[in-house]
Amino acid sequence: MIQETMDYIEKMDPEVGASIKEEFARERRNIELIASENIVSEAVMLAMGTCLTNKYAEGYPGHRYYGGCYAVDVTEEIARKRACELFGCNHANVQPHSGASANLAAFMSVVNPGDTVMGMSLPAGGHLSHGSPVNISGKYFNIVPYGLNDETETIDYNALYDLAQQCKPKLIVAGGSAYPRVLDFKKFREVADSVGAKLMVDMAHIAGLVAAGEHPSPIPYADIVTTTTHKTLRGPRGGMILCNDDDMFKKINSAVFPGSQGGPLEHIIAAKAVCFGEALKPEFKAYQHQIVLNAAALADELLKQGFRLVSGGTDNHLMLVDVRNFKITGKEMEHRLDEVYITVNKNAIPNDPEKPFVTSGIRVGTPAATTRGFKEPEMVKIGQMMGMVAKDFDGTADEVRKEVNELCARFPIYA
Ligand code: DSN
Repeated sequence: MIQETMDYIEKMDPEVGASIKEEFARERRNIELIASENIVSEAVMLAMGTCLTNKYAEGYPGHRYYGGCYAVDVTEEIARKRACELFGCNHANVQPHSGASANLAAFMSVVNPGDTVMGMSLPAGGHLSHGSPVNISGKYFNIVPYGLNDETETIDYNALYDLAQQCKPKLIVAGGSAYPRVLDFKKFREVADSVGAKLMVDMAHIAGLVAAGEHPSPIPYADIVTTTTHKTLRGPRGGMILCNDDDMFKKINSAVFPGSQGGPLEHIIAAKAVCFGEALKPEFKAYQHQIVLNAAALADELLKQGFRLVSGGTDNHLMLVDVRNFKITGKEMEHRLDEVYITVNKNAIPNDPEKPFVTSGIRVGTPAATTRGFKEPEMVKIGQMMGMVAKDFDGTADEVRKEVNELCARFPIYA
């Protein structure tokens, strides 16, 4: 079905069709280790390419500003109900186009421009939309960033408490894009309560783990929870906001539409619904468990190969690998791995002396590789190959490329 769809696009538009097929070939050939990416099911992918893209549906199910919404109302209601069932919460807004859109709407629901907000800094593993000066969140709010303990390279909850006492934030944001350890939402709640702040959790990276019980849920502690739907959750590229409180839900709904978005992408919402349906199945729990086992196996092997891991290891789906022991930069390591068909992203490590476009580290995650069917033995092999290209790229690249080809052939995607 996917092949036929691409063939059809190529027939109608050879240029675009060829570029899509090139990406398809890349995804089949490469081992994907970007921690925020995944490989969706055919049903999720096909739901995005449906007639729902034709429909304007500003508003919410039952309260739309356009006629003819009875069918998309059903789709969106299924997505909302399944999201609530999956995460054990009362309300879900499934319209945010992305995680950054969800975060902006979440900010708009709980703080006003100029209010003080504490978020994890980008260099410590936070996200742009948690208050980076180059993002709207950093421009419109008074951001007081928190970092990591220099020794443990983990969140120091006592320091977080002290900082909150000093700056008295209206909002504390928990969550990040490169944090390999468990987030203690109870402690975040205690700090927030100590200064009367709201707590927002961005669980984008760990949403799949949370749904499957592989990471504690933020729902009992947070006033507002945001996520993307395409990372560990393995759905379409998009965002979502969850909460329990009825008044908060009203604020979130108006912050999304009309506050910051127009028409919802109902074809993407359909794919979100399909993804949530998949995530409610028992196989999804097993998949998430394997993601964590695979990350632990890869982390162990990387340590054996001589890499340093930020915080010493991982509790979740990702690890931050300091590559300086091999006298190379994160940029160089990303390039070397690209050359042997393993995809990662360079990533700053805490207190990184290199510029953000160079870095001393790479971020590595197992969600996509686990979808492919890899288990611990394959992860050990991948760790060994990463060691080989770090130590002697010229001498090992051909051998590693061959090994990657064999692995990907044994575990094909969309076969
Ligand atoms: N850009 C995403 C990531 O790679 O983690 C976060 O939104």
